[in-house]
Amino acid sequence: MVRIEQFNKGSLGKIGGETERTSKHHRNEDIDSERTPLNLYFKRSEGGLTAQWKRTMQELNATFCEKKKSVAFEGMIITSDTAFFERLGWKKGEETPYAVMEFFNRCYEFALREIGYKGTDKNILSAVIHVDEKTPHLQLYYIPVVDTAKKKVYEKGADGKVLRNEKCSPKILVFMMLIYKYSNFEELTPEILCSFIDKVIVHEKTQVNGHYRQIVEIIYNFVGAIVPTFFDDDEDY
Ligand SMILES: [Mn+2]
Repeated sequence: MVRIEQFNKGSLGKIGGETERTSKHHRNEDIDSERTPLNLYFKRSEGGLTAQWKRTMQELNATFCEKKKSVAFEGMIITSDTAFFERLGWKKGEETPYAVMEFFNRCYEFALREIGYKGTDKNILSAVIHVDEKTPHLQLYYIPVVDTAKKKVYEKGADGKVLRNEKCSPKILVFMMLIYKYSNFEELTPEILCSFIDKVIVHEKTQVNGHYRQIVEIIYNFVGAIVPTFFDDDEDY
């Protein structure tokens, strides 16, 4: 389920305060501020939506027709019904399960393909998964720049070859979200650890020179096994 809405420049402040939950009072009565810390960001504006809009306009070298009713930005909401998310393991007020994050990664990829500037997130002002309302949804705001990719005319590089859209794999997105989520944790909880570790392989015990040896392999998510630097038999560790 996808919904697109258009807004004029005057709505930037109000919409920004609501989607990034920076305003003190929300008009939307569905928002449960106790669950707000569970929201997950693909992209957070720098200094609010108004400041981000100005910066992005400059960066994209975009022009804007300054009329009161001109469309300055658009909003997109992608969601499903509550039962769908519950089937994926979502429980109100609990950490968002991996399957739900994967679903939203696909949604974000879809959004970038549809409205992203040349398939990138350069024109995205803010993109967040709201899990503090009734049903989880991806809510994103962007500047609808008309680019060459949208017109199905592909830009060519210096060598005459068609330039491809940058692709972002869903795995990388999940990883980025985890990093974002845990970038300022104070304590390493089993839950944080688990989200970074795929599996642990415990090998059989062997006896070397009278000492027992047991290899434990830790396979991390996203990067696989990390081979530790070789350590000497005689050294204490
Ligand atoms: Mn919302």
